Amino acid sequence: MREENKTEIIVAPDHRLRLTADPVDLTFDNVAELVEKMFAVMQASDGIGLAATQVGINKRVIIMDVDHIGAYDDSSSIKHGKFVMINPTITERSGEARWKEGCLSVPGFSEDVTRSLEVTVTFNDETGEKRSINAGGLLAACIQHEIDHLDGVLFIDHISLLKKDIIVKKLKKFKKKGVLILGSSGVDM
Ligand code: QAP
Ligand code: CO
Repeated sequence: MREENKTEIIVAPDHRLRLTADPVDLTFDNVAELVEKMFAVMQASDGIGLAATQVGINKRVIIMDVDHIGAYDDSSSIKHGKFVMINPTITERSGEARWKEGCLSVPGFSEDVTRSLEVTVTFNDETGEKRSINAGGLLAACIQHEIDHLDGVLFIDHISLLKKDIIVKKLKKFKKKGVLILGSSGVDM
């Protein structure tokens, strides 16, 4: 096993999860390899969304694989739930919805979080093409959660301080004991 090529998910608390990610320069940066690694690590851990921040890459790239989506763009309705979003920005939001959220960087915990019900997000897809979609449902929550990661924000920042403290303390204890909560400990590539 070549450790230097191991892609692992960073678990909170960790200062790397608090960084603001840099925009991807599409004329210079090739993110294909990063995206491939991110999908592998997300699928190995049964996740539905992942930000590059969570694998220690400080670039504005998020991926999602959401089953129950409500999404459409200008040309046609979207049938799949797999998205790669480079430099995503939310341009419109409406309504409110509460979702029980989890996070691969906060393994073993989930809490209700209030998000916008629907969002319009503009991004570059994996081919570099500029796109804009309207999303609702779980996909909308996931997009907001993943963009938060790019700004150093975790879902536990949106819950009560008391609950957050308890979760962070438990995560610290698990880390000290070396307890692995997730089934996966990264993927070799
Ligand atoms: C973000 O989260 C999300 O604790 C994606 O033991 C989740 O993929 C946004 C996971 C829900 C909106 C709603 C967490 C897997 C995966 C765990 C995830 C775990 C195993 C979390
Ligand atoms: Co997360």
